[in-house]
Amino acid sequence: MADDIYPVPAEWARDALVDAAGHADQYRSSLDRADAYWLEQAGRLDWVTPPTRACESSFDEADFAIRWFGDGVLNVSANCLDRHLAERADAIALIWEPDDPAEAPRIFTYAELHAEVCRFANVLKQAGARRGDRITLYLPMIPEAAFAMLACARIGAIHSIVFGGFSPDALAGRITDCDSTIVVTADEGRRGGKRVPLKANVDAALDQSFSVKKVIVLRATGGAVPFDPARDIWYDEAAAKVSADCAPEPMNAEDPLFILYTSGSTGKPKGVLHTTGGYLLWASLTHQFVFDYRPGEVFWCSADIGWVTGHSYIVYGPLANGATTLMFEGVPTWPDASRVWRIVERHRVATLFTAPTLLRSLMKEGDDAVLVADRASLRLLGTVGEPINPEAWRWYHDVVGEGRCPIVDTWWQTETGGAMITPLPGAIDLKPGSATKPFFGVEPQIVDADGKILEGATEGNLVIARSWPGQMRTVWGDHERFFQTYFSTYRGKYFTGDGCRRDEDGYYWITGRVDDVINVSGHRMGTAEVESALVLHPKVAEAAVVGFPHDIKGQGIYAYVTLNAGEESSEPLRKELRDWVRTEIGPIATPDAIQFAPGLPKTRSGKIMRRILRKIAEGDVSSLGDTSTLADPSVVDDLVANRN
Ligand code: 6R9
Repeated sequence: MADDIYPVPAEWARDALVDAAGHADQYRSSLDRADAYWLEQAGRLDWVTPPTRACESSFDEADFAIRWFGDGVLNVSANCLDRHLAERADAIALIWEPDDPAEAPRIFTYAELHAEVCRFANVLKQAGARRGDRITLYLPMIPEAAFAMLACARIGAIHSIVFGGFSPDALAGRITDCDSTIVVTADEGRRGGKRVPLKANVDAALDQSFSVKKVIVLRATGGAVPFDPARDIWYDEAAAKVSADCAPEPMNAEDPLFILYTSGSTGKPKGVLHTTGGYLLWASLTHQFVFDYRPGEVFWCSADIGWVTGHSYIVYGPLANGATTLMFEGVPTWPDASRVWRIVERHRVATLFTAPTLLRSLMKEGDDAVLVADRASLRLLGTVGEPINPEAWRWYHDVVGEGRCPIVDTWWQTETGGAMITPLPGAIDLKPGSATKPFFGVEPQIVDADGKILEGATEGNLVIARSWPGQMRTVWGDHERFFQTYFSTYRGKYFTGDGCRRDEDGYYWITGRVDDVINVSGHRMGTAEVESALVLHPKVAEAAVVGFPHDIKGQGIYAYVTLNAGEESSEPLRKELRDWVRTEIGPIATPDAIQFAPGLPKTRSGKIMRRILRKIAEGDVSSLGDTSTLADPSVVDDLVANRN
């Protein structure tokens, strides 16, 4: 069957920043004369000392390094704020839409945002923060979260944002891993009319992590929270005493900007490190061209700032480009299923960038929930986080976008800093479900299990063959793990962990993770993390976790649990284990299904055969493949008979 193709609309071909010919030209130039091309692109940033060198990366073990613009000096917050003041001081930088739609939005011009960030930076300094220190941010989606990020960047401190939905244990692990000395949090968060006990979670986390000297607490709800005057600082009281002037610290392009923990296939979450120059260039360049951004337009990325999408497309990319960025505190289905579209109407949103899981959950509410809101301001739609099923794509295109708005399906990762395979709306015809073509400077390849490069229309594992400026630089504290995780599977190439198909038109179709990472509602979850949480429970002997297809979430979490001898399986225990994982990691890790299993299918060498567990979880029990190599093939019959 021929693919469904949505050609570039005529007005986009005519008016977009980049058309098809421009795309082809720039793409070629970005690969053929890479260093010159990237030094030119670097000119879009404001440098204290402009770089004279571009790429100095090598993916080979002998001289392994990821390095860009190594002699350049700049400050990220100056690029996001100060340099816009001459011409755009009164332009709107940030629009904040509160959880409760009855409350007024808060709006900040570039001049106001600049003052807020400088003040925040001075509060951090007064709390003892110095250049290079790690500062953990555990915050709700309030403007102060953006102030805090930019304030860290301003003084050269490294922020590590921990998603507000993570548990105290998960938070503690992330604080300890990078030895944060300061935590910034709020009394409570608000989501869908409910309160999230952020400060209480921080207190619990700090019972087990001892590097933290000061906790800065924002008053977000005014709720009563425990307060330790020796350690805790109310932000508003401290901010009233400091000035709104703070000179930006000149940073080397390769100085760290932030750490962001993400799940991998093994072990504990990795601290992905991004640095100053290359990351900002990538966030800014992709934001402008992927979204065809025009000054004055309202850009809304609906991600949480606790994920990389929020870092790059709520804060750094848009603000580097002098854009108006919208931040939403609440949940998209509260108070009702029209909330997202009401926000589009209220703030005249031009670009909406969201996740397929949200679209699927809103789609099932029916079209009327969309149609009640005026969406004439929308010009462009975007998705990220997981493959989008063509049905959701068409609904987004036809119903949400009234058939007018192109959709940019952007494939990328925490590790890549920004979009990597993505349409440019004026240049590339769309195929629902395909992330289409590589962005400038990105050289994707599809390889087989042995690393052989597959040409033409094919399917295999996705690797990137050369360095790009937004690439992560290391795993915090474990450079060896960085090399092993990403560069040892296929020598000389960055391995993404994703499977991918390329069609006869050279379009890329991401088929999902090929490692033990599952993608639940666009959030990455390592099966090993959920397993470790389960086996911490005193009644659990062993656990194996796999993903299975889920209508709304994309993938759900299916856990096989073997209890200790003498323990009885029961419904209350099933619930207890679900709650246990929620408490250990956070709600996003809650298993959708738990199957009690007297035994797990293992090879004679003791390796769990996940392939079989996946098939059973998917309900595909007719093709379990060869089970003869199992130590005890009869366990499979029991698993099949007792599927959830
Ligand atoms: C930005 C972000 C990365 C993983 C990635 C892939 C999946 C992201 C996608 C997509 C298909 C897309 N993914 N975007 N799959 N189409 N447009 O999501 O980062 O949280 O690190 O997740 O998400 O599997 O490897 P992160």
